[in-house]
Amino acid sequence: MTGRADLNIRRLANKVLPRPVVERLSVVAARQKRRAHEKRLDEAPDRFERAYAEYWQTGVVPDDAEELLFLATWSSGGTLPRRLAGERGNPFDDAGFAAFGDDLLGALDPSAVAEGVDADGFFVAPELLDGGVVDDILATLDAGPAQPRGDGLGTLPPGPPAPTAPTWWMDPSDSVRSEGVRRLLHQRNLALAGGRYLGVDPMIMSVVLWKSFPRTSPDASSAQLFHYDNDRASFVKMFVYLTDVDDANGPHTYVPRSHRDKPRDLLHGQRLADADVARFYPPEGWKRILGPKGTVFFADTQGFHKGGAVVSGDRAIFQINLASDRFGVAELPLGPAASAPDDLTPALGSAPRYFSQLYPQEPPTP
Ligand SMILES: O=C(O)CCC(=O)C(=O)O
Repeated sequence: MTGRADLNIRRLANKVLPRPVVERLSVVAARQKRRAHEKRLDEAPDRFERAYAEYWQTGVVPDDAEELLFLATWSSGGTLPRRLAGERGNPFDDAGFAAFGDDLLGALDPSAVAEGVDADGFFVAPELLDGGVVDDILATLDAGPAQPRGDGLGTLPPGPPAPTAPTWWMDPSDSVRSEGVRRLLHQRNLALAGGRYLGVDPMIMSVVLWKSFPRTSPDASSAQLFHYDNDRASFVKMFVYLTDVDDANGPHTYVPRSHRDKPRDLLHGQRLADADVARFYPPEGWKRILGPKGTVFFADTQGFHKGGAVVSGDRAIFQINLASDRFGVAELPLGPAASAPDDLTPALGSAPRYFSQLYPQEPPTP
């Protein structure tokens, strides 16, 4: 069944069936999916290695890249894709980003980011992002349209974020209407932090902007239960809080040092209960990232993490994900390079690969 048909059936089921029945059906479906995946784990490393090698020759991402990456990650305890990314990736050279700006993240130390994330899986920057930039990004999100998301949510039209859904996600093509977002996309210290941490030439994988509202329980589809990401072979995310974040409005929680070898029992790809994670990583060690608006932090979200459920108030957050390459989850491009906003054109001209997921090149660059 195609993803879209699957989604339509789930939407219909959400509308016509009682909530407990929908929940029971999704547990059964998840169990079946997991069993089907388990049968393919033994062959996963070879299949991934072949497909990934071919990608590096052609620049073409196969349709099953996301699944190949996921199974190879699971079967290798989280180690194989990252290792191959290091071996296959283009060497990183600071000089490739010399034309980028320093106006927003000039105080950020890219080596401190790389060392911090390498050691713990996350790093909180000592400086806040400029308040005007934070307000500009938040105003863009608040104006909408954003897409509602939530467990068992019926059909709600896109619009400005509101408490009617647990979370609202802005399409990247709308997020780049914010001048602050566009300026962040070509900050030199961001690119250098990504390159030094990944150890290979980085590229922007995605730009994500969303707002969360109170619910009585954590929302699984809004990433409020523990999980690990598997979007690319190797990647690191920069997050910026756009609102003050305390214990009540959904702090990001990260399990320190879970970004390397991981217990295979936790890698089946479905959301994890706190108790599952606690079997391997004691809760006293989990890091809750609190901070005023403008707080910038980095995380390798191949480690276990979750957004906190919002109890009161709301939380808005922005994220840029830097990755080793494009092999993995399909991300919609923003358009051809010629359609890029004028203020991105010089950066795009000087570092086309960095922008090639957003503004693809022809022929495709690996
Ligand atoms: O909302 C959060 O803090 C969690 C975000 C998340 O899971 C992710 O970006 O991968």
